[in-house]
Amino acid sequence: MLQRAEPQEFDRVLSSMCTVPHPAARDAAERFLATNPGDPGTYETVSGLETEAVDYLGEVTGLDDPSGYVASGGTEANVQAVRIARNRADTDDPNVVAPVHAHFSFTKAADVLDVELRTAPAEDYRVNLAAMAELIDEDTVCVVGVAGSTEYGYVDAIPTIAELAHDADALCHVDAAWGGFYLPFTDHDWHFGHADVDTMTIDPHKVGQAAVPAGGLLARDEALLDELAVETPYLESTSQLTLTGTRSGAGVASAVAAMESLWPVGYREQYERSMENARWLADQLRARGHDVVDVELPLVAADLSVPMTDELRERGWRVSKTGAGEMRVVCMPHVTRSMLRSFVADLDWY
Ligand code: 0PR
Repeated sequence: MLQRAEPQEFDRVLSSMCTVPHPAARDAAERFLATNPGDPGTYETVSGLETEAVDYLGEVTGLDDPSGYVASGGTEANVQAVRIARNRADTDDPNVVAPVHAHFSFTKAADVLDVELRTAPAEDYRVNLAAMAELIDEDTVCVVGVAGSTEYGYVDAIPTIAELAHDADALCHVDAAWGGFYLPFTDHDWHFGHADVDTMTIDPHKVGQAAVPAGGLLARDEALLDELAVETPYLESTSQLTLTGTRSGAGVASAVAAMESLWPVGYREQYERSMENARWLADQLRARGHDVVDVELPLVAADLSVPMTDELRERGWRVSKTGAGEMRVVCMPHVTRSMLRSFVADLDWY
């Protein structure tokens, strides 16, 4: 008999960008397990739910009349965004300019799409805009900004990045895969309503509290998605724009259920709780003499030594480290204050 994976296994998980799904999302996922939104002619109900999911994602990201779909995750959404930009552009030697802290899915995108990836350095955890501008040329098809970076939870200057992109006749893609369900409750300029963003990744299966797999790809203009369409001769629908063929209706239905239950009040409360937890943890670590990166979104990075992190692992804690070796705690919805209290108590044990 298989054991339930959670909540037990989430009890000490401070490293993951996945979380316990909302009960309504879990229930919806179970009900739609055997459906395939990749075949909308046959699975009409889940296909209708996908339209609802995209409408919700549009509300979250300030986009009227949104186009998009529920992807397998942030990786697929980022690959597809680069694919849109490449297919739309008129160059034989396309490049994408992204911050050095962009998620490694852009490396995959560059590889499978045969596009050059140029990475701009960061300054204080955000992309250096002057350096980014220097990398852009007439073959640049897409300029990427990250709204909630994987390692530090920082937000790049999206409006300026959008300007840089459009000055070069390139698309601006924002990766809000993790940050997208926290950012609506902050003062950051990050979405379609704040800047001339063309495409965005925002994942219900992360902070959105949907079941895995539920990523989100949004486009300001439906014509952009046409760049992805391939003909599907024997299906009732005539074309398909997703990267995967058969895909999970569970992800789609659970995304709708989670957003229906939580947008906006529940997500706001979660943001506030997670942010307070992150600030509390940062204060506790500082009080113990550690250097802590200023908290921008609910993610804490601090200079605890890596051997220390291994010892924590032996005590059951799951913490990860940044590329620079700092301990990294992601304050996801399942990360409660009492969990953090026992984590800090275990730190004091050393
Ligand atoms: N964009 C950003 C900003 C991300 O942080 C991630 C994932 C992605 C895109 C890719 O999303 P998918 O993994 O859904 O394709 N960031 C996490 C990471 O790499 C993913 C993760 C999730 C890792 C759960 C561990 C884990 O337990 O750290």
